[in-house]
This record gives sequence, structure tokens and C-alpha cells, in this order.
Amino acid sequence: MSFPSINPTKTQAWKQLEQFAKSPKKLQDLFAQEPSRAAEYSILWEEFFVDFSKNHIDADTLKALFALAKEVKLDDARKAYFGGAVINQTENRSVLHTALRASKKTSIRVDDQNVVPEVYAVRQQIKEFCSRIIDGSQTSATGQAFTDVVNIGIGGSDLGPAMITEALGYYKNHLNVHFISNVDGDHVMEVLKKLTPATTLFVVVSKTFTTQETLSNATTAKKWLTAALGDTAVAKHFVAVSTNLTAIKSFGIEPENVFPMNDWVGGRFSLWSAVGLSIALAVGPDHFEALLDGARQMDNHFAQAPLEENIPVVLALLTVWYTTFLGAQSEAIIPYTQYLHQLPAYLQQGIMESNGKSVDRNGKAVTYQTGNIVWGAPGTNAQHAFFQLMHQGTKLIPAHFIGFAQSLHGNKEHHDKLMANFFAQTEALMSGKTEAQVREELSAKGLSGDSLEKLVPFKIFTGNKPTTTLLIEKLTPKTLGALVAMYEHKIFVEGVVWNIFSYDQWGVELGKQLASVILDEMDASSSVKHDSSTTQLLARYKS
Ligand code: G6Q
Repeated sequence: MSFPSINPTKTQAWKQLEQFAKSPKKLQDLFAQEPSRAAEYSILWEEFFVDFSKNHIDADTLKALFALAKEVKLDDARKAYFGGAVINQTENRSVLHTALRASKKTSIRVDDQNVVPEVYAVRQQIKEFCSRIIDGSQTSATGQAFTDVVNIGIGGSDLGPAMITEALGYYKNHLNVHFISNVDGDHVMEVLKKLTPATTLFVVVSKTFTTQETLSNATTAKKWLTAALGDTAVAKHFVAVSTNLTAIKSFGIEPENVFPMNDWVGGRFSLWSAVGLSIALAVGPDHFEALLDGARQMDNHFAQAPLEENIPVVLALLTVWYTTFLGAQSEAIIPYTQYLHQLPAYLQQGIMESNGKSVDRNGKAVTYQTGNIVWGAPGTNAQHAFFQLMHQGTKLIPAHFIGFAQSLHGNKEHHDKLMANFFAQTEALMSGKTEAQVREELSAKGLSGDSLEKLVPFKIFTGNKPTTTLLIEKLTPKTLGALVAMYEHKIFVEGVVWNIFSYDQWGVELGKQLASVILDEMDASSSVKHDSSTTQLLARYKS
């Protein structure tokens, strides 16, 4: 199973796309010329309806994008990804978050061993543990049922569990789940001040168990607990998720309270593993399993659907088109549900840590644009915040609009209003408002002459702003699992086309190294040589 490494700029399709990018067509014209455009540029899959017709593409562009995917051997790459090949070559690892939700019958081999039975053993361990905590049969040091769970982790050991727990708030049980991530001592203290030691369970999540933030927060939480309940309480109140059993032991967590994870799962793709323990505690193991089922369905879709009907492939190729050929710097993610409030932040890590790379898989600097900036916030709130720039600013911002046909609490009146906005915004971004329409509107309001003329330019909307609409039946654990997996595979496809390594994150190392040097200087009289700005700032902090 080879993982291809093809310079995309040398493909035929790349050259074609460069040509097409020179004469972009207006969306309004494309819609006028192609009566069946909406139906042709849509994919219906399970509970997902993806309408990508409001994008700057025509049949030729799309054909060239699919040809590009073929020329960079996406098919071989996909097989290597699912089959457990070492595609994270700079860390010498397989990338197997898909194995965490594979069906029991599958065999996926790492170092000549099928990893699936181990995955199911951990899932069973999660199921049994969560059931005991939820039904109160596993109690605290004082014999009480737990009421609160605190997930201590950062980055991939925090963002996924936090995002999903909030997203599945509707399906939650009585346990209150909290998240501590930042090394900012005020964060840990703000969370702890609301809690009672006797009924609080800590889940320390750290793949390496060496992360400064997580170990500092876990140590502070341990002190808070033992001050109230004594040292022996740790065994009942702390569990850990990690690959580093030695470090967990020296922290004082009992081996039976450890949920293992594997080095073939990257932090930002790990919510499907025991890293998702807080999710399973919050919504119960059955909902957690449904989340995994949804992701598996999307895996199967991505692995099997032809490129033209393959949602992650189409979305990734659109991103490549905008980022690399049309010069877009960013992509907005606008979920029309408050439950997905944290989705943009979660995807920021997934996308920007994975594809924020400037060296190709041959170790050479790339000569084209790669990973884009991802940002966003839920609609309709976002409409009252940054949509002005999307409608009338100077930037090209392709946006994903994610909405649900059904709301969870009923409340049809609200949902109709929400969804009216959802549909209206993509229509407005695409169609805009012409000068003639503005004039007509202003005259109808009684304006004329100079006062009308002065206002006209400010009231025009050029339109032609690209959006992709994901209309999903309902926000359930299953559809959420599929949605997150969809973005995971989109990241993969982009990395393959850009010929970069998506699964390392060396870019986060330098700051960590320098922070450790500076931390050593905090209490010392002597200081290391820094640039004059850093020296000045440190002197001010220490004074
Ligand atoms: C994600 C990254 C990173 C990681 C954190 C936490 O892909 O690897 O965000 O998840 O640095 O690491 P630990 O889980 O090892 O504490």
C-alpha cells in the first residue's frame, strides 16, 4: 500500500485549473444559463443533502478538479489511509482514527496485528465504566454517586470532547460535565469553585501524559481533592486516558482506572477513542456508540462513493479550488444551531493544524497556497456580527452553511425563523442586489434626487459570494458523527492534493521549547539572551 507523493503542479489538471481561474464566471450568470444547476450540483446521502451549486464552478472546473484528484492518485492514498499504512511519515505512524469506528468484522493491521479487537475491548471498558458512574453504582470516596465530571486535557484531548458534549446537550443525562484546558490558573479555579470534592470525578486525558497544561491542571485538581478528602480519595476520583502508563502511575492514578489509547490515533482525531470518555459519561454509552456508527457510515461513503458523488471529496476539491487557484485566504463555517457553537473552534484545530504546512512530502517548499484559515460562529448570531464583511467586504470567503430540517425541542415557530434566515443568507450572498433594485427600493420609500443618489452605492450588494449548504435531517449522535468524519476526510483529501503531511504538527513545538526556557528564567536572576523586545517584556513582568 503505497502513499503517493505527487507534485500537483506537474499534473495536466493543475494547468487547466490555472487557466480557468483567469476567467472566473459570475454565479448569477451560471444560474441563469444552467436551469438544472441546483440539482446537478447536489448530493443526497443518508440524512445529508449537500447543495454545492452556489460555488464558482462549472462543469469544466469540476471535471478538472476530479481529474486532479485522479492524477494525484487519491484512490491509492485513500486505500493507504484506511489500510493502516504509515502515512504520517514524519512521525512514523499510521493514521487510524477510522479503525476506532470500524465494524467488528474488519481486520486492520498495524505491526502485523489486527487492532480492531483491542478497539472493541476499550469500547467495552468505556461502556461498563460509564454505566456504573451514570447509574451511581460506582461511588466516590465518601460513598456518594458522582454528580460532576471534569475533563482535564488540552488541544485534541479537549476540543473534540468539549465540542461534542455541547453539541449533544439535548441527549445528556444528569451528570454535569466540565472542561479544564488552559494552563491559566484562573480557568481551573473558576471550574473548581462550583464543585463539591465528594461528588466530582476527574478524567485526565493526555495521550503523552507529559503536556504542561494538563499535568499542571491535574496536579491542582488533585490538591483540591485531597485537601478535602485525603490522599486515598485519588483512587476513586481520578481516571486517566493515555498511552503513557508509567507517567500515570507516578501521578498516582491506579492502573485499573486507566483507559488506553494508541499512537496511531492523532490527538485532533481522537474523540472516537477513550478520549471521548467524557462524551460517553455525558450522553451515555449508547449515544457514544451511535456517534461512532455515524462516523463509520461516512467512512464507508468516503471509501466507496465515486468521486463525483463523494461529499468529502467534493468539499475538499472546492477548498483546493478557492485556496490555491482563486486566492481565498479563509473559509467560514456557519452552523445554524446553537448546539454547534464550538464546531468552528474544533475545526480550526482539525483543519489548520493538519494542513497549515508549507513543505511538501518530498521536503521541498511548496510553490502554492495550502491550508486555509477557518473561522465562524452560529447563525443567526453571526449575521448580527461579521456578515457585513461577507456581504459587502472585499474578501473572497467561501462559507459552509450547516442547518437541520428538524429542531430538537420542536418549537416550530422558532425553527422556521431560524431556517428562513439560513436559506435567505445564501440566497442574498449569491444573488446580491443590483443598482436598479436599489433605486427602485429607495424610490418606493419616497427618496429622490440627491438624497437617493448619495445612498445608492452603499446599498448595492454585488452578490456572487460562494456558499455550500449542508441540510441535515436532524442533529443526532449519528448525524453528528457523520458530520465530523466528513470534515476529517475533507482534511485528508486536501492534504493528498497539496502533497503535504497532514498528520504531524511540528509547528506547535518551537513556542513550547521557548516557553520552557523562559519559565526557568522566571525565578532566576540571570536571563538567557533574547531579542530586545522579549527581554524588555520579561523585565517588566518580573519587576
Ligand atoms: C493534536 C495535537 C495536540 C494534542 C495536545 C494534547 O493533534 O497533537 O493538540 O492533542 O497537545 O496532547 P496530549 O494528549 O499528549 O496531552
